Amino acid sequence: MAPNISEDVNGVLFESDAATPDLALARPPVQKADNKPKQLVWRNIILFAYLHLAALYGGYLFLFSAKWQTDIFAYILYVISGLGITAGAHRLWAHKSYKAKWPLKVILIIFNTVAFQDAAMDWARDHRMHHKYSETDADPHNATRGFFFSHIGWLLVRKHPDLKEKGKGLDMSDLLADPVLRFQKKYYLLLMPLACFVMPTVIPVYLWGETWTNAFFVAAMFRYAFILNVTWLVNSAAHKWGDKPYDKSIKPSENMSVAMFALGEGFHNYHHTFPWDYKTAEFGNNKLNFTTAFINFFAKIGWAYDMKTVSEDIVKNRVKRTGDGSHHLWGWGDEN
Ligand code: ST9
Ligand code: ZN
Ligand code: ZN
Repeated sequence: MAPNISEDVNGVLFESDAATPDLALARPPVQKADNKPKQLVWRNIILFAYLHLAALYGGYLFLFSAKWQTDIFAYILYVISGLGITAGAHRLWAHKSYKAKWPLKVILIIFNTVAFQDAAMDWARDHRMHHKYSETDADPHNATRGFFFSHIGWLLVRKHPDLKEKGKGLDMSDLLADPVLRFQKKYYLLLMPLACFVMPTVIPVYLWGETWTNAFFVAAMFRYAFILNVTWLVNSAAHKWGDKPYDKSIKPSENMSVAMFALGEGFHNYHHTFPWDYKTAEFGNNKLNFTTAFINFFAKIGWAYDMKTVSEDIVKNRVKRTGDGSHHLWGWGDEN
């Protein structure tokens, strides 16, 4: 049966979906952003305003008051919670781009809970919608609605009815069947405050005599707001600025600055073109891609396996067919 092109051409989430690569080129016409009044969620507006003020104060304490151990601890929390998003929620759970044995899943779910970006199951659900209905009203952070909306605005308003309607058709069976994800979601309201706020505050106070104020504002609030903004930059900046070597018809772009802070996420033109590649970039850990190095390390000890990637030939053909000419391939004088 012919696939429903208007709904499914952007639905290439996994390797198995990629059997018909040309389909991905037949995009539906760009939808005009829905500008009708949005239903504000004041609880979120107030909490995010407080978080960002607290994070500014935390940034000041990070520079001028906290012990060096607290600063290093905040940095470590940034990296581990970042990996809980990149290697966990994103590459493992949302995209199934590799498989993980249970000890690695447990590590990733702990890291993911420190990140507090909601239960990984819900994160993956939104992210699947983001790829499947990219830049339409059914995309939770639809970048055609502007930088602010795709950065933080989408978390301050009710979701678009199209998203809720089309979301009913999303296949979530693999996520619902995962006991690690189910456990996290069931106890989220208990585990998340402990992992994201209590543990980061208590450890500096008890282990190296930090003040409560420094510990809370630096290791919890500043670190949390910082990593949230880095994550959101993938949705805003990397959907706006950068080259499009793989597909010039989409907004996602290769943004090095974002990739540097986002542990290797930010090569977003590649990622939206080949979403099932576990590297989320053409190149591996030698190119600003700490998450790929992390997964490769676990592959060496057998805890990560079945990593999916894209052959050089497929990338090359795609670059020639739909790229914007910025790929280094164009400099080689290779006419094939
Ligand atoms: C946060 C998440 O910040 C950030 C995610 C960013 C993603 C980035 C991706 C980029 C690529 C990866 C790069 C990583 C880089 C990392 C770098 C690290 C160094 N499908 O949501 P509700 C239905 S979280 C299907 O309440 P409202 C469903 O029936 C920050 N159906 O909608 C649902 O009911 P249920 C902390 C869906 O009421 C119902 O609708 N968290 C879907 O409109 C209601 O859902 C917060 O601040 C779907 N996708 O509220 C909380 N979605 O769930 C923020 C919904 O029972 N969120 N349905 O099945 C909220 O408060 C609310 O969601 C809302 C919307 C107010 C935004
Ligand atoms: Zn994106
Ligand atoms: Zn993705």
